[in-house]
Amino acid sequence: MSQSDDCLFCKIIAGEIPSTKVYEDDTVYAFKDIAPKAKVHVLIVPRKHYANAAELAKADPKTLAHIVEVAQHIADDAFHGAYRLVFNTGEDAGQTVFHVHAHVLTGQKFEE
Ligand code: IU
Repeated sequence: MSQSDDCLFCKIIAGEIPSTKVYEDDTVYAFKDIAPKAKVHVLIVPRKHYANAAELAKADPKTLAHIVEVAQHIADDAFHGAYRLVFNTGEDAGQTVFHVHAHVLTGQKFEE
């Protein structure tokens, strides 16, 4: 599935809902999280709709690897290459948007 009608992130990727773009290419779109949990908090999403990281890994492992590369570039620019990369997977883990997204948390030192 490339587009899910009720998916917030599909709408952001399509430009139907505004976002602050950080990076984009043919396979992924990256934008600032509206409720940042770090000095720099970026979400990287594949353009194609997959519900979570496990689905993406199974269907398109290259794009999953590409997301890690893009995270590295964002952190290289923001904070000498140091970052946290989080995929909340499942409601009980705090996933609220069911279009897979990587949280890139960087721009600061984390103590724990
Ligand atoms: P989660 O892992 O599914 O909980 O992450 C969803 C994120 O999407 C969360 O950090 C929200 O702040 C963020 N977000 C956003 O950036 N823009 C939006 O319009 C909405 C949520 I709704």
